[in-house]
Amino acid sequence: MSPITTRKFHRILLPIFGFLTLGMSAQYFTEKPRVFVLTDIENEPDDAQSLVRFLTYSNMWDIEGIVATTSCWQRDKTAEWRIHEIVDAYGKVRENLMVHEQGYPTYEHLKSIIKIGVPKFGMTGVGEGQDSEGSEWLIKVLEKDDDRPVYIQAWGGANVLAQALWKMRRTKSLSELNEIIKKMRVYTISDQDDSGPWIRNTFPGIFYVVSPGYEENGGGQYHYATWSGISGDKFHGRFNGPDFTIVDNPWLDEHIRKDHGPLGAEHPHTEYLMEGDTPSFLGLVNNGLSSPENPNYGSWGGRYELYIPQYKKYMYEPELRPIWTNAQDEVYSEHTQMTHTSNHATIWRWREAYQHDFAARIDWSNTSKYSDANHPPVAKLNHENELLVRSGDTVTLSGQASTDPDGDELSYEWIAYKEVGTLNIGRRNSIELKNANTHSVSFTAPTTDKVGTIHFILRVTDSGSPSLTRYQRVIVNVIPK
Ligand SMILES: [Ca+2]
Ligand SMILES: [Ca+2]
Repeated sequence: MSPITTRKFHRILLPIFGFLTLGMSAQYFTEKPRVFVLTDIENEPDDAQSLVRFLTYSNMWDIEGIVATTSCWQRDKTAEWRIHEIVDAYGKVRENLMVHEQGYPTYEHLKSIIKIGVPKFGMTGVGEGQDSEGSEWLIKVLEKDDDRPVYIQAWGGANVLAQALWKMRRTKSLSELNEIIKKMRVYTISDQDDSGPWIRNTFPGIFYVVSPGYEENGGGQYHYATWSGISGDKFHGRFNGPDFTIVDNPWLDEHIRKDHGPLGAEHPHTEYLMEGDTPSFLGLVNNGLSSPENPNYGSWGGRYELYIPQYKKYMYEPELRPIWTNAQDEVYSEHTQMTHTSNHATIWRWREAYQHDFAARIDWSNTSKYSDANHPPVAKLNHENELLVRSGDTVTLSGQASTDPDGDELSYEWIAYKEVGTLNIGRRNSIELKNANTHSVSFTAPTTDKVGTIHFILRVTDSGSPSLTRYQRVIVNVIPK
């Protein structure tokens, strides 16, 4: 049978099921997200690596600030000079990038928003007399007459953000402050100083994504943090989930750093792990998978659920309110031919796609000829992103309308993202997708006695080099028969 559209069911069922908010989730990126970065760049090479990747996606966002900060690894200095160096390399390749996709910010704009944070560690840099160029700039950005959320990422310590909040609490009315807090979306890479926990517990209304805790004296917290799935998880001996080779130095040398132009050449050799800070912005890549307002939906940047995590010895202080934090996915790995369950898997399950995507964008930066590089396919559904069906219905999902700007051949995969929806489709109730590797699949809607959702991901991959992947998410609402 043909796909059932929400519109049709709206008409029939909305009077009965008026509480369903159908059709809301289709447009995840109706406008460019506003982005603000805090980076302890130069504490080790990985922030510089992340900044290279970040700039290749800069056409997807309105980047409003890049601030050099401290962290537990770099306590009394900042390294804005390195941000300038990498943005200078971007300036040399921007015209090339524009051949391949529109919307890249000008060199001059990016140079104008590089700012300096306080050269002090954590909360010693928060309070009277601790304003910095970076914290003052962040306040200006948050005060702008612009209702879009501001995605603030801490790749190191968060004390520039803490200082901005500390000051606004003194200078603004409570209602003004609350309006600003409503716009904030914070993602920090663990707690690289003591200011993150202070922010969370002092301003409980802030939308905050983090694997809480610090790493000190080899204490090992980073091993538990979700972000380490970007390039980690090679520590489990034969139980390795992901393929490490595509995040290791030889691969990066070949596809990013060597003979790939001035921007790729700024991607330094990895010391520990590749790009530990990158998960803070991968969820903002507009690839059809991400839904930045719903960290529990999962994206290249991982999946996070909203709850109060238990206190652990590697946390600065107990968490007092729900935060978006570690969640597990069960993922079958082609690499090990085994199933792995972990929070890291919520990132590494997409590893090949995000690595290939980065490599293609570095290719763009190195050629002014469109046909010299690959471009991602356009994943397109033959129906809406949200459907309403009854238990027992045969449901057909189709991505047949997908195309590729290079005329590449496309391959398809449909995945039931079982950790995300509200219906239990785990091992006992598993959904059998017929022909999961074709553009159109069908399944029988499971039996349920209450309304629930199933998330399906269409993965469309092209035959170009490197192969590139885009997605569509379909949320199927199942109602009892
Ligand atoms: Ca960092
Ligand atoms: Ca292509």
